[in-house]
Amino acid sequence: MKTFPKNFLWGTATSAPQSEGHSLQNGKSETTWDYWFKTNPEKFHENQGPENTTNIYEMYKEDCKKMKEIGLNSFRTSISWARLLPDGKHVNQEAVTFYRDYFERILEEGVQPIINLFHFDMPMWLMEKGGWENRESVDAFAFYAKTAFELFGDLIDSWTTFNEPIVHIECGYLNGAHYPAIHDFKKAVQVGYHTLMAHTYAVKAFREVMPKGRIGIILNITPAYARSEQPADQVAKENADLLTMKSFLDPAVKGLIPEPLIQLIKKHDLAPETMVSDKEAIKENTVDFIGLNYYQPLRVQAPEDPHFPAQDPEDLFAPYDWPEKRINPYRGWEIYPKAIYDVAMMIKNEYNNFPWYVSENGMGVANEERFLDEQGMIQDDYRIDFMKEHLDYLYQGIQEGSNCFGYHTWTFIDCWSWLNGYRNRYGFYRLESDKNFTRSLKKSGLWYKEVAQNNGY
Ligand code: BGP
Repeated sequence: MKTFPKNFLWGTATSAPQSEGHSLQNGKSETTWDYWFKTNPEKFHENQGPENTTNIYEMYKEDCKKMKEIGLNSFRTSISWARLLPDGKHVNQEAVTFYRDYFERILEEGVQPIINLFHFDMPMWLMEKGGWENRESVDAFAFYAKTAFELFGDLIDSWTTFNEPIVHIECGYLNGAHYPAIHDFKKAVQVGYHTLMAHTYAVKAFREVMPKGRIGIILNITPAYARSEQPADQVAKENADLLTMKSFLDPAVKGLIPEPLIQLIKKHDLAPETMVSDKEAIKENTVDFIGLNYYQPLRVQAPEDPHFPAQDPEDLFAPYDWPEKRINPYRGWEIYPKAIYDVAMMIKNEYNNFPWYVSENGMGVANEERFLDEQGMIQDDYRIDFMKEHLDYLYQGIQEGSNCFGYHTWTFIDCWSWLNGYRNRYGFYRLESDKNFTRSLKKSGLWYKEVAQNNGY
């Protein structure tokens, strides 16, 4: 039996834009996702947009009971900025009523909520002013954060500022998967910098409003593994870690932007506009914990013929097709559970054993109906095996002293996922959108309940 530490969090994660629905109703204003879907629906898998989610807005009362049914003792979701502050300034009272009741019911079930502020859902009014490219976004976000802490801080004591900040930077400004879908490395760095400052000033607001609470940030961790020990491949690994991981991890935990990252960015003429007071603000506003989302590693090699100055991250670290790669055949992502152990050791050894939790881990599967049994239950043994393998490595890391306090899976109920719609299913509950949003338990949900109740397996 592998028993996890006392009070270990067994939970799941989701986000407001992927679960609430009512995307243009009840006072919520447009986000970039609503706008993009309205103007380019063909980009979205099977034309499914942000209105088309799990409908938690209407169904949260029964969903909170379901959290208890599968033994969760914690749950992460986010607040929608555009719902809470539709014009960025004035509070939407309907949103306050909804979130308060939602959070109270989660708590009534004995489940600890962790509430995140931004999960890729930029309000359109701010995007029209340049979004994260514009320094105004830093103050706008800090105001939103402060408002949320004031309105819900009596209920919620664990908060996070951003989910996977690297993703809105990379997808919005480099690879075209998120609006505004442009390709501009220099802008991507500026957007990243403003995001970091928005995070920093949100933490500052938190300390003022909620001196007793705990705040963190959630990062997608794709640990880089180099093709070889050759110096050029090792430089590629170093570049990948600096850009995709340390760019947020070091400021959040250590209170500084790593010097090699500053030098790399300068060398390639990518330096963002900054303010003199920023450095001190970063130093003073470190977090209490971090969440790390882990799905797959990054295999890298030295780029063959890179542009100078770099026009793309691939000029600094190129993808490497590792021949031994094991693939999730239903989603195409690499499966490499040992990375969880490596991450656990890295946080222990390089970040002074900082408190952290696995804030997302899970297995996406397309056409999951093919695994339905005669009783109508999805027999997702592949998901159970996937989670067990990752938990084995997490357990090993904890045994060796890593300060990990929880494990959250992606996700609770199958949810809408950006351009991918419902293609990849991750939930413990299957969503049947065509049958009044019926949620039916999968085999993995039953398994997770046992794990959570036994605090191990
Ligand atoms: C994470 C995001 C989630 C979710 C998940 C699954 O990176 O935080 O929002 O989308 O990935 O991704 P997908 O549905 O594309 O397989």
